[in-house]
Amino acid sequence: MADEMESHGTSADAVTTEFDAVIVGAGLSGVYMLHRLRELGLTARVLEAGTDVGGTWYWNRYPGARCDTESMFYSYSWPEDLREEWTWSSRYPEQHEIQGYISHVTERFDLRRDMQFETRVTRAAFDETAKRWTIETDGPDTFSARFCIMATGCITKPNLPDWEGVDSFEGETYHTARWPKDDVDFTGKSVAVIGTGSTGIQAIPMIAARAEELTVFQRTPNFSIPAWNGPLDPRHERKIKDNYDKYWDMARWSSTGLMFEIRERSLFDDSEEEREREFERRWAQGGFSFLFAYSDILTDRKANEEVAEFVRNKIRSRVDDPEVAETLCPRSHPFATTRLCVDTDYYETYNRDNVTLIDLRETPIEAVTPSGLSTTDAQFNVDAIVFATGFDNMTGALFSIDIRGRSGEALKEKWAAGPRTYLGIGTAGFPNLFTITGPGSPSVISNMMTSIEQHVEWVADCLEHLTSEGVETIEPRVEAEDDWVEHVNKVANGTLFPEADSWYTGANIPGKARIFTPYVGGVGTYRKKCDEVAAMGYDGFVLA
Ligand code: NA7
Repeated sequence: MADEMESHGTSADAVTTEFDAVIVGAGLSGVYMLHRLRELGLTARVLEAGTDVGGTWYWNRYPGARCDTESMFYSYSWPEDLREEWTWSSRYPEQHEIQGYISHVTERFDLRRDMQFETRVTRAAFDETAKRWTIETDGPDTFSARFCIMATGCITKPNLPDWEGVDSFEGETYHTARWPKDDVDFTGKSVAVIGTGSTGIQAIPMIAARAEELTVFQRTPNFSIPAWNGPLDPRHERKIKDNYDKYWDMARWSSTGLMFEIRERSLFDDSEEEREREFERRWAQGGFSFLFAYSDILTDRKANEEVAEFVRNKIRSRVDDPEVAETLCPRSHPFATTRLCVDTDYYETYNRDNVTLIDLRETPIEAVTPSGLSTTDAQFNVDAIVFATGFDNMTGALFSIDIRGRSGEALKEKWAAGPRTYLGIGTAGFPNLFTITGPGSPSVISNMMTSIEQHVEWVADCLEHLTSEGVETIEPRVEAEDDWVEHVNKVANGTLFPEADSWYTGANIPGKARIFTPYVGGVGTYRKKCDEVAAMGYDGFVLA
């Protein structure tokens, strides 16, 4: 099966290396994918633009960067001794700790020798005759592989507003997803933060604690639930570790990929007092569990509005100035239809004397100037600007690579009106191309860890099947893909999600096609469908 060889191209330095598979990205998906392919005896090379493993957790090292999924649910479920030997320090894992974990797994399974860093993939083209992918990079190396596996992540390509004068600013600028490796010291400085998504909400309290002055520029307020972070309770850790398989099984077949108590109960089955009690109970637990108090929060407008008002009242109680509190209260979208945030002291930060909130809906930014930012109302002179302006999510990383399928068709053109996939795993016309947690799969709407494992395992099983059966190529049938895209939309339209101008729909990127991208039908339902497809000989795919 092994298919690793080197052939020298025309340029003196150019080397084409052949593998069974090339995996793009060394985040949680790429690391596990490589491990599984090794187990199958396939040769593989991971290509990564960064200098180390980590993916999202390599790039997003801004102050306060932390996963808002709890540590015990944000670890690989394999193998048993790995779970035992690793201990997280807190309830929610911090960026450097997650990167340390991914690095530990990489060393533990000796994966680094099949990884190539500081290598950005620029082009991937399917060669119809050879039935192989040619993968080009920004360096001298070119790769040839039977399978091309995009483990490029969902929130990868940073979004920078194209305001007039953005390059004219003479102070320091940072995008949270490209934060320097060395500490950035804002002591004594005046700082502007633009953006109040999950990232801004984590970074703002940390920056406020160090900067002389902080001005936050908010376009859309978000709903946020307190994290109540703290050291990981050893009894909780022991309980999960002792029952790990049971909990993981629950997560795999749940709707969210998390191990939460999700009540299959309508909000209106409870009296007002019972509802209030349940909201307070979940609020005191902290984190995403709040969202699962009732099963109709994301489908019933009235139920949603009641929860939204409960959270707005909490914001009002956390912020001293009533006017500032109202500016922080989300009203333009239903509760949790943009990514629900989880915070530590976010709202309380606006009670500090050195923090000012600017509402960009009232006074939009007009330009970046050499000394700061100017809105329609005022000029703000600052020493540093922090862009917490998010990402071109889901498709951004894929479109950054010139991906060409049969007859040179560009993925970017095929997906111009929105991504078209079968199960979020493959797309017609691009044989042997796999997307881990791709558009049309639960991905960002689920615990990424659960979804990553499911995709990696499904793809590994598929490659094993193709290899043992002597099948050269696999790709979705157009009809199966059309049906899946329609199903993904239909399920989303049964919820309140499409009502928000969220990055789930691409609305955060000017000119991007608006389509609700993740599959909200549930992790367990999705897993069942994927398993059935495989059991039926990869139903909906063409195997040639
Ligand atoms: P998000 O959630 O996309 O947040 C980006 C923020 O930046 C959001 O408040 C945006 O306002 C704001 N933004 C973006 N562009 C602009 C412009 N042009 N002007 C003003 N404000 C702007 O990204 P995050 O990095 O916070 O989180 C990404 C994911 O990481 C998160 O959901 C988790 O999955 C982890 P908007 O809401 O678009 O009005």
